[in-house]
This record gives sequence, C-alpha cells and structure tokens, in this order.
Amino acid sequence: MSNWKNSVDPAVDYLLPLAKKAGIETTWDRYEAMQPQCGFGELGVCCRICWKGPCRIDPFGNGPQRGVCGADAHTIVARNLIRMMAAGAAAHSDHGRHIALTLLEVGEGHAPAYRIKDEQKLRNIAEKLNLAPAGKDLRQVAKEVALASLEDYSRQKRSIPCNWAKATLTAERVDKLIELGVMPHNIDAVIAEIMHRTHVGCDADAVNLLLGGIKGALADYTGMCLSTELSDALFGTPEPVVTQANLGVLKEDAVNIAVHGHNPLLSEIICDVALKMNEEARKAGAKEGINVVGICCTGNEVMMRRGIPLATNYLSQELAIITGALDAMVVDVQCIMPALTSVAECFHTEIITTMAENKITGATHIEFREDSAVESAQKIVELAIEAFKKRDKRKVNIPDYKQTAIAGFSAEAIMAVLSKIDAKDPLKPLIDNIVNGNIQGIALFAGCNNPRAIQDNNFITIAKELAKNNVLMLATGCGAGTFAKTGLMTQEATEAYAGESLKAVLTAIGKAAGLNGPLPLVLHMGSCVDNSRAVSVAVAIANKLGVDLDKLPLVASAPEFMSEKAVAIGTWAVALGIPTHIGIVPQIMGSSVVVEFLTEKAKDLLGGYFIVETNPEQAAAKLVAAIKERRKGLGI
Ligand code: BF8
Repeated sequence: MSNWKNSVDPAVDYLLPLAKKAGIETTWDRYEAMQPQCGFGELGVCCRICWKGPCRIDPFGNGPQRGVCGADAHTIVARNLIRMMAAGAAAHSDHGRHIALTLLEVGEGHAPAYRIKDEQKLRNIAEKLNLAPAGKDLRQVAKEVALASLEDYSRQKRSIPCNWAKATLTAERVDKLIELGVMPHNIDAVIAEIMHRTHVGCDADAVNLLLGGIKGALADYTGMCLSTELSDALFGTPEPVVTQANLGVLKEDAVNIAVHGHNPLLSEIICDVALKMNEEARKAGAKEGINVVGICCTGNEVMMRRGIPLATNYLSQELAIITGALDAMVVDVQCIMPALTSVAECFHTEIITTMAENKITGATHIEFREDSAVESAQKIVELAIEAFKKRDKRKVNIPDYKQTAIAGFSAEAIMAVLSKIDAKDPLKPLIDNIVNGNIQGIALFAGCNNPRAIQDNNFITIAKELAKNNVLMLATGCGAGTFAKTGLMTQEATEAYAGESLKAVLTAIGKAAGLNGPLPLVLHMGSCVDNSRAVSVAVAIANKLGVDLDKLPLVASAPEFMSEKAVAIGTWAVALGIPTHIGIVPQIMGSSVVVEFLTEKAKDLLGGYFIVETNPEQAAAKLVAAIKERRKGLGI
C-alpha cells in the first residue's frame, strides 16, 4: 500500500516508510492484511448474540434468510447497530460518571488534588439544573450539582426525563422526544434496556429496536453533556488559546510525555505535576525539561484548557512512538490501540495504563485514584524521566511538521467573542449574518479517522468546500485534530479558503475581539464529549429564533468515523433534528428497513436524518444542499 493512500498528513508520510524499513507494523498494515473483510459483517447481517449461531443471512437471497431462531436481516442489523449505540453511550457516560463522582468528592472535601476552577460555571450549571445556588457555599453547590447529575444514572421513574437532557435542549425537542418515548430517564437503565431487548428472543421489530437505540443515543448525549459541563467547572472553561499541532511538537531535548485517551481527571494532574518536575528532567539531561503533548481526545482537552500541543489524532497514534522521541505514553480510557505496546517494544517508550478497567498486556500499570492522584502522577513522570535516560538517539526521527492551531472555542468563549460586537445581545450578529446569508449555515465536524478512508482527507476536502460556500465550521474529537494538524484552525486558513461573505464576518468578529484579523476557519470546540458544546450554541440560536433545532441551517459530519461512540453521537444528532453525514459506509446495508428508517423516515419523525456519502466532494454538495433546504424552510 503506497503512502499517499494512507494519509494526507505529511508527518505520517514521513514516518511510515521508516516504520516499514524497521519492520514495525502499523494500523495500515493490519488493515491491509485484513482484506478482504467479511462481507456479512460489513452488511451487518452476521448474528453472534447466541450460541446456536453464529448465523448469517444471505444478502443475495439464495441462502438462509433467517437465523436459527428465525430472526431476519432487519432484526439482526438493528440489534447489532443498537448494541453499538449502547456501548458508545456506556463509554461517554461512564466518563461522565467519573467526573460527577469526583465533583461530589470535591463537594464533600475528599479530593484534595482537585478544586473548582470555574466557580461561575458551576453556579450557572446549578441554575440550569434549578438548584437555586444563590447564597449557597461553593462546596454545597458542587455537591448538589454532582448529586443531580448522578440522579441521571439512578432514577427509577421512567416518566421523569434525565435532568441534563431536559435542561439543555429546546422545550419543543424535549416534548417531541418524550412523545416518541425516546427521552432517557436513567442513562444506565437505558443502556441495560438495550442489552436486554437485544438478547435472544426479545425485541424483533427493527423500527422498535431503532427507537430503543435512539433512546440509548440520547442517554449518550446526556452523559457527554454532563461530562463536558462538570469538567469545565473542575478544570476551567476553555478560552481561545494559540498552540501547535502535529508530531513536530515532540522535542529532541525534552522528556516527551504523551497523554492519550479521554478523561481529563488524570491528564490535568499530570500536566500540573510535570510543571513541577522540570528540574528532575533537566538533571537527567533533558535541556528543555518536560514536554507534555496530547493525543486523541485527552489531547483536545488539555489543548483547549492549557494550550498543550496536540501530537496527533487517532489513526497515527502508533507513529508518536515511531518518532523514537516519545518517552512515555500515558493512557486512560477509549481509543487506545492495543498495538501500542508491541510498537513500544522496538523503542524505549513506556506505555503506562492507569485505569483498573483498561489494561494492556505489556504496559506498565500505575493505578490512578482520585485520592492519590498527585502521587500516581509523580510516579508516572518519574518513569518517563527514567525512560528518557534510555532513549536511543540514533532512532530519533521527529518529523519537521507542525502547524499553529487556535483552540478553545467553548460555547462561552464564542458568546464572549460575539459580545464584543453586541454586548447586550451577543447572538444577534451571528443570527443577523445567518439570516442575510453571509453565513449560509453551521457545520459541526466530529468523529474519528478510519483506515477505510485516506486519513484526514475527507475532513479537509469537505471543510474547504463548505468554507467556499460560506458555512461556519466547528470541530471536535479527531476531526478537530485533523484541522489542528493541517493548519485549518488558523487566521491564515480563513484568508485562504473562506468564501467572501464568511471571511468578512469572521474578520469583523475577530477584529472586534481584538484578534487583529479573522477568527480561524474552523473553530475548535474540544473533545468528543464536547459535541454537547455545539448543541448548546445551536439551542441558544434556536431559542432566540423561536424555532426548534430541526429548522436551523445546521448540519453535522463524521466523514471518517469508526467508533461505537461515534455511532451514538451521530444518532443523537439525528434525534435532535440535524442532517448528519457519515463518510464511511455503516454496517447496516443488509437491512432495507434500517437503512430507510435512518436515511428517510427519521426525517419525518425527528427532522434529522443520515446522509451516507463516501466521496468528500459529493458529501460537501449534499451538506450544502441540506443547509439550503433548511434556509428555504425558514424563508431566508
Ligand atoms: O472520542 S474522535 S477516534 S479519540 S471516538 Fe476516538 Fe473517534 Fe478520536 Fe475521542 Ni471520539
């Protein structure tokens, strides 16, 4: 497989041949070795949920059309799909639970390593959740917010919606979701319900299964929403910050530590501790001390809040080790390739797992607990310094590629920027420019990389097309990583790629905010859980216009998605009324009922729907068409 087919990231292009020469296998090699992939699996018609099977439906109609129990292709595809949504919701919401429990500990005075960094945000959250925070002690507010959040994991009354879902969506959307029976009352119960209804011999109606999946996806939204908001209270609400991205952020003369995964509870403390241990690193010979860099969503979290440079996104995580300059990779949960330890065997790099429920054979495990967070972080940094001493200089190949990236556009930061134009009514300039067409619409880019697509290529191609068409763009997750690595989160990118009217608006706002130029072409909104930030901006616009989310010229795109979490996110975006593009063919094509529901019927029911398009130019055209259709609906 030649390099240009793998990635458009020049750092990847630089390192892959070196990996090949050294006989080090990467995800692209494994993907190639996996070809051809199982056609039944690709269509979603392979059923493995009981041991009468595995069963598979013949998509050509010649062989079996039902599994041994009698389940047809529609039941099998729907069951497989909604189990993915449940897994995605479990991942995001477990992350959220972890943050909520830590906030509770802070409220109760049991977590000395943590404090409330953004008091105002915590009080705003308490207001949103109707907890009447005025006059209450901060710790009391923290405790009440944590308990109200944890209630979303424990409520047994099915008629009462989750606090966070109810408090953060438009009233009309809340009513619609309740009416359709898809509003979650308890995140854990909804996930358990999906596992139950997909057990052998339960729900066999594909549409009913999909509605169960949508409820699970909305539980995912609930979990990520509370996760984002409570993280802001604990670690600070992001504000625009200038940093750098791509593997060139690694430094030859520093102890390089990559924080990788998702949960900021660990990475925040590592960053704090690393700052205090620079001297130890220098004593070990690292002239520049300690250089913490980020990978994947942990990378986004620390980039937004601290300006920590982003090393890379999902698909190229192994390559951070192949630079030979990474001394430790500290991982917590989600999107961590099990291959990392095999790659690290060829180098001096320490792979350090930190969560009891996320271990990798061959890694060093240093258990992370909130009550001893600083001690664990110290041990981790010490281990990285020790590893640095063993670094083989002959193996160091840091690609000379990095780009400036402006990160940190939380909803609050966007409102703050807009308020520089209209302090009394910050949304007005944005809405006026949407109404007059200077901004045609808003697109949210989210999700992963996938070796089924050329890494980063779909994101970049679609973004440049949308920019030309004067679409305002937001990004999270590994999509945000792509734009950061490739210089699309810069003012220069706005100058180079934005359509004239979009450029004029971004320049006016940027200048008013004192940036001496336009806002970046793509606004960095954070990690995957931070997709809820885009929802809060959209809800504010919808409320101001007095319409529901499904009327807004708003689209989403996950052009290179791969994870179960992304399946859940895409589905809740549809449930909230957003046309949602995916650039990888989903494993559902074996059921016409499932395909038709998600791409067409969902539109009547919820306003949102999936657009499946693997060609990035055509995907951009379809997204622009969806925006135009919405504009027409609004009469603008
Ligand atoms: O939660 S975008 S590859 S890192 S799943 Fe994973 Fe996908 Fe990246 Fe973040 Ni999101």
